[in-house]
Order: sequence, then structure tokens, then C-alpha cells
Amino acid sequence: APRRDWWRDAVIYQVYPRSFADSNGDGMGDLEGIRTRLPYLRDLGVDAVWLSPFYASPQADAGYDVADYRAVDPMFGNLLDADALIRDARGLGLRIIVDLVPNHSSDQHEWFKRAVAEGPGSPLRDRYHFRPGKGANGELPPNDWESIFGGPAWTRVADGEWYLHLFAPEQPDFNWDHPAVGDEFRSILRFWLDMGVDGFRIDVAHGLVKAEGLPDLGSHDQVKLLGNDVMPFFDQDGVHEIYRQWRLILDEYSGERIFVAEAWTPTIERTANYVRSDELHQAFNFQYLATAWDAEELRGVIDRTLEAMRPVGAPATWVLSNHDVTRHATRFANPPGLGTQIRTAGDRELGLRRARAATLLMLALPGSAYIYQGEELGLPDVVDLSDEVRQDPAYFRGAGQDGFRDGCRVPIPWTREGSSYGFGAGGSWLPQPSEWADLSVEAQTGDPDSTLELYRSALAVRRAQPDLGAGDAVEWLRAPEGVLAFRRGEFVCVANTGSEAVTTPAYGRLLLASGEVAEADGDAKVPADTTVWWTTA
Ligand code: TEU
Repeated sequence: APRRDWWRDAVIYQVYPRSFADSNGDGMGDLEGIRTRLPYLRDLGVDAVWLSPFYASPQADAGYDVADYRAVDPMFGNLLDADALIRDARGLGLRIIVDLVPNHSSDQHEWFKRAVAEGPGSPLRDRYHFRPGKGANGELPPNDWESIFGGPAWTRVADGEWYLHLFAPEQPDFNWDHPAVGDEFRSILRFWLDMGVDGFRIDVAHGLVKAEGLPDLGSHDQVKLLGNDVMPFFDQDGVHEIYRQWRLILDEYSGERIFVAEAWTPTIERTANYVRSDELHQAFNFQYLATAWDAEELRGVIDRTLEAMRPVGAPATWVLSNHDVTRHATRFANPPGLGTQIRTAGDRELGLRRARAATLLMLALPGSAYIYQGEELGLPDVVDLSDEVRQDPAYFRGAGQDGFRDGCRVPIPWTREGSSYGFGAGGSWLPQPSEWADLSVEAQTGDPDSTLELYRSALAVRRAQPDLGAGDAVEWLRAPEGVLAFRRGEFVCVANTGSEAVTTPAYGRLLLASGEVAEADGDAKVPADTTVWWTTA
């Protein structure tokens, strides 16, 4: 049989370094902590690990403000630790994908510091977007763009010029029309490729190129991430030329290395533009992430995704959680929406039930799936963090509820007892709720009903049944209202998103279920909010 590209059906696990494992007891996770936990990830059964940024950074946006793209922040370790992590991962058969942040740097990046210090007319200002202000004394921002985190997208420096930042003021946007910017990033790509990484997740991949003249938004609505028209700062045609150049570099290296785009575009069809054979390999499917736990809506987005990806020949991706959104165990406990919060114990149970079912559905779809650290433990968002411990700039700058991101970033509980439940010897930078003792890796390991063992079993089945992730289509089966049923080769998946149990045919040998399934006389009773896997082999 022809060898398949590993990434077409890969399960990729997102590690958020500051919250994964802390080896030196400073309350922050680090690279050495990750390295020592690699066997856990291998045993979980994932193919690759994506690491959120660990580069030198003042941490104004948890590392998405990079001061030096070729250095590890001392908080996370050093380049030798990065090297050891990459090598150990390879030894265990795990690939490593690192985060690349090309839309903006930190305001403490050498270029930006010099640009500010040298004053108006400094050639370094051309590498960012510096402009004089409007109004009689230049006291008004150059245009009406707003930051994703809230407030104007412009900040004024002491000499009176303004600079553009789509995110926090500590994150000035690069000017990608300046050749030095492209040169620098091509060199950064080579630096990490030479270090041995297997790929890059590209932060804000849709944002690098701005419309010429930086035109006012005017009548456009307030900035929204999905479902808007094309904005003058997002999804401009010019970004594709950048990725065609990057692809040439990547393909000089052996070993099937990949790019995955974080591109919030209005439609999945526009996302498909990023994953052509001469550009990027994958793009996160945020339309799927934003879909409610509802059979009809899920089926619609699954069909549209597969249809959009088929002509470009890219694998679909499926994502339920990441470090920017409310975890799905919490999201599904409430009415639809990316950012809804606050709940009761009953809600929490419902959310977890649906999260488990949603995971089995996701892992049965063709393409590549992303798992965010802690979702395999069924972790909910922590909704009662005090302002003193929160660090998310989006929270403090007043982005809507979608911006409340500390709740999904609370450090992982590894053990039932001990300092910060085994996260590290020195507490954790965000407090973990006491209920997390029972959600710890230790508490769940070996318990067949636990969410962790459900993930382990699901990933083991997925490895044993190549049909599961392969191909680019699902064959829908007739199903009662509120139920999704589909066949993929010898494999059948049924997901009941409704609030009542349903009876369906028992399609074969029961492989796995996210809840109790009763089979009798060739039928199966599938409870509410439950997904079942069968094989006909
Ligand atoms: O996120 C880009 C983005 O637009 C959203 O995810 C947004 O940050 C979020 O919904 C806040 O309301 C990427 C990173 O994933 C995010 O952590 C960074 O803050 C952001 O870029 C800036 O680098």
C-alpha cells in the first residue's frame, strides 16, 4: 500500500508550556517538565506535540509577544533543553511542532526598541507600522481599527507617532511589505528546522498583510473572529505569497515537515485557500470549534468542511479546545457560544458527558484532530479566578467574554496529592480547584470509566484502524432526529446529541462508547449525549 503522509490523519496534542509541568518549582511549567512527561503523551497515543511559544518574551501575552525568536525564555529553560526535548520526542516516535508568531513581535524586540529610540524617520520604523496621528495635533489614531483585545489598535509613542498593534500594545505588528521582515522570518524558520522540529503552527496566519493604505473599517461591524466580511487587516490575498515562499524552504528539509495555520477566516471555504499544495498543510477548523452540540449543525459543518478541503487535497482538521477558548467540557454545558461561562454541578456533569461524546465524534472523522492539554482529563474551565491571579491581557483590556482565557490555562493536575497536584514543587501560577485531585492523571489512570482511559482507548483504536482517520468523506446513515450516524469503511459511528435515549441498529462489534450502551436483539440503546463506535470487521 502507498505510504500515507503522517500528518493527514495525525492526532496532535497542544502543550501550553507554562501550564503543563514544572521541573524547577517556580510555579511555571518549563521545557524540562515537558520532556519528562513525554512518555505520558506517547502512552496517550498521540502522533505529535504542538508547543505554544517558549521563546524569550516579557510575557505580556503569555509568550505570544516574542522578544527573541531564536532564544528560549529563561522561565522555560534554554536551547539545550529545547534540543533535549526534540531528541527525546523523536526517540519516542513523537513529532514536535513549534509555534511561530510572525504577525507581531514584543515591544521589547531589538528592532522595535531601536525603532522607538531612534525617533521619526528611523528606517527601523518601516519594519512596523508607524504613522503620524490625525487631528490638529496628531492626537487621534491614524485609523479606526480596534484591537482584538479591546481599545484602539494604535498606541502613541513619546515623539507623537503612533504604531499599529492588532493585539496588545506590547505586540506591535510587523510591516510585511518590508523585505527585512520576510528575510528575518525565513531565517528563523531555518533556525528551528535545523534544530530538528517537524513543523510550525503559524499564529494569526491570516493577519500578516494589511490592505494598502490601512483604510478605515468604516461601516464594518465591530471586529469579530468568525462570520465577518473580510477585514482590511485579515485574510488579504497577499499573505498567500508569503506562505508559498515558506513552503519552498520547508520542502528543502527531509522528513515530511508541516505548517498548520491559525487563520480565523469568515468561512471554511476561505480557510481552504491556506492549505494548497504549494502553501500550508493544515489549518485549524474554527467553524467546527464554534459549533454547538447539535446533530444538524454538526453535520452541516462536517459536510462543508469536507467539501471545502476536497478540491485543495488538504486534510480536514477538527478542534474542540485550545488555549484561547472556553474548554469544551464547559462550553457544552451551556447555550451555544465560544465564551459562555458560569455553571452548576449539574451543568458540569452534562458538559463532561457531551465533551466525551464530542471527542469520540471528532476522532471518528477523516483528517487530523487536535487535543488541548487537559481535555483528556475532562478538565472544565476555572471560572472563579480572581483579578489578582489572572494574566490574560484580553481580560484586562475588556475583550468580550471570548477574551477570558485564563480559565482554560490552569496547570494540569498530575497526582491526587502534593504541591499543585504534581504540577510542580512550588505551587502553580494559577490556582487549581480542589476537585482537580479527582481529575488528576493519577486518579484517572486505570479507571475504565475515566475520561483519560476513554481517550487512551479511542487513540489506540484509531491507531489500529487506519480507516478511521483516512479519506476525505463520510457515508451518512439514516438516523433519528438529533443523531449523527456514519460509516467509514468497516467502522460505524453514532452520536446522539439529543436529550433522550434512542434505539439504533447495533452496527457490529462494539468498540467503544462514551457512556453506557445496552445492546439486545441486534439493537442498541444509545443514551442522551453519547457517542458509540462499532466495527463490522
Ligand atoms: O490568537 C489569535 C486570535 O485572534 C484569537 O485567538 C484571540 O486571541 C482570542 O480569541 C482572544 O479574544 C493567537 C494566539 O492563539 C493567542 O493566544 C494570542 O493572544 C494571539 O494570537 C496574539 O498572538
